[in-house]
Amino acid sequence: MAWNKEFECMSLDDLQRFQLKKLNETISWLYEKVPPYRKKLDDAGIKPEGIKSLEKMQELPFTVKADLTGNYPFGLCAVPLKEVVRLHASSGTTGKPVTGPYTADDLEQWTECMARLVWAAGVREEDIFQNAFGHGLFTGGMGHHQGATRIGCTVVPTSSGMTERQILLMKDFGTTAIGCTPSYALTIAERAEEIGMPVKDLRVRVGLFGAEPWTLAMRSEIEERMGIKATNNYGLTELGGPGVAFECVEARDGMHINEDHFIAEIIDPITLQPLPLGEKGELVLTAVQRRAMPLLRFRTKDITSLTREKCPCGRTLVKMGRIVGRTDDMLIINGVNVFPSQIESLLKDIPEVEIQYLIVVRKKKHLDELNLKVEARREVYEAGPEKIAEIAKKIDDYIKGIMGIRVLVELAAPKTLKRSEGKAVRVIDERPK
Ligand code: DLL
Repeated sequence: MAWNKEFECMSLDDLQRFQLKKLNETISWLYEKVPPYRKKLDDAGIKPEGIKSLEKMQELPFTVKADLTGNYPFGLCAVPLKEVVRLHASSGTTGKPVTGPYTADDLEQWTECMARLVWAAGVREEDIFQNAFGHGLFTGGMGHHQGATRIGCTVVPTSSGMTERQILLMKDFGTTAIGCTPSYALTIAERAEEIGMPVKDLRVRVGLFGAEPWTLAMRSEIEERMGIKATNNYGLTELGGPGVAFECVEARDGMHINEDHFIAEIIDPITLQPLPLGEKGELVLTAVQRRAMPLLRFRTKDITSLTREKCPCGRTLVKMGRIVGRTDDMLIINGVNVFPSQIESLLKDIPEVEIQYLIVVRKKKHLDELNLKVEARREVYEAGPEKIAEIAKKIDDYIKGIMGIRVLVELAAPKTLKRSEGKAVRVIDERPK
């Protein structure tokens, strides 16, 4: 059963009528309140009253990250700061941060979207939800906090880090649901095994994971080690944080998009033309109900596809697939396109290693060199250098056979790669830019 049946189970006709109305309100709002958008809309020949049908979406201008960083911090804000009740921001590891302002009404809508997400993962009033997403400027912690609080379950706001304490609280409080990044889930699972308190033996039954790419291989690893069902959820600071899309625990095969709040399109990142349902491309999102900083056709750089099929959970909301990569994290290795996620899924087929890895790309003379550091399981490492060399070769051959690239594999000693407490860093590209 959905949290908000009216919108989550709406017929397509009703939904599209609603989307068009909200979209046009947003266009008028931006035209009136945000000078850079007025210019964009004028340049595209769009009138303040908006468009006649959703098919005309393609005539609307795109928004890209540079529009946000170029107008940092408040240039795209559509309301005076006295109406802004919360400011989040992205970490800004690759330059200036991105601002995420909310009006009181935006916060309310975010809570609604997050309540849908937490509910869809199967969390109910009687659950104890340990929220190990980072609390702070990052939207993960506060977003899940608000949604879980709205559901009425018992929220334990541990934030991320202090892993041993997480595990002790999990045991003492009888945590039944956990939220964090998937890489941190693995860190917790591993530490819990080390201190003789495997998560499997505790009461946790469901995980709400997101904020970074993860493969199906990683999902089964987490599910096996924690003895839980793992759900995926997606969002981004630019569109208000998590709550854009979420998996239902019934199907766990794609994330329902909160379409009454976000219009989703898939485009070819080169031609910028829309792609049909089922085809992979760049996800483009338009926020139609936000007021502090709604964005039109934001190019997320995330690569996925959309499907609109009957879902066993009863929701009619379109689903987006797992993010297979970002247009900006695709590595080109001697002409071959490589997504880190492809390597991650292949590692699951090698029982001698953990899914703990680091990719380092270097330039050697004119050639690109992909170094893969991956952690050996203890018994393999202790078997000595011959065994280690044999497994490294096995991984290289396996990747070469499937992806067509040579990889320099280094088997690292157990527990030597840095463990993630938030978003894992999996790639270091040392090639000169
Ligand atoms: O990561 C918001 C979030 C918090 C989502 C908690 C889910 C759970 P940012 O820090 O702005 O916001 O990063 C957004 O992270 O464009 C994707 O590339 C990536 N990302 C987010 N969720 C997923 C996911 C939050 N489920 C960027 N799968 C996005 C893959 C994801 N990548």
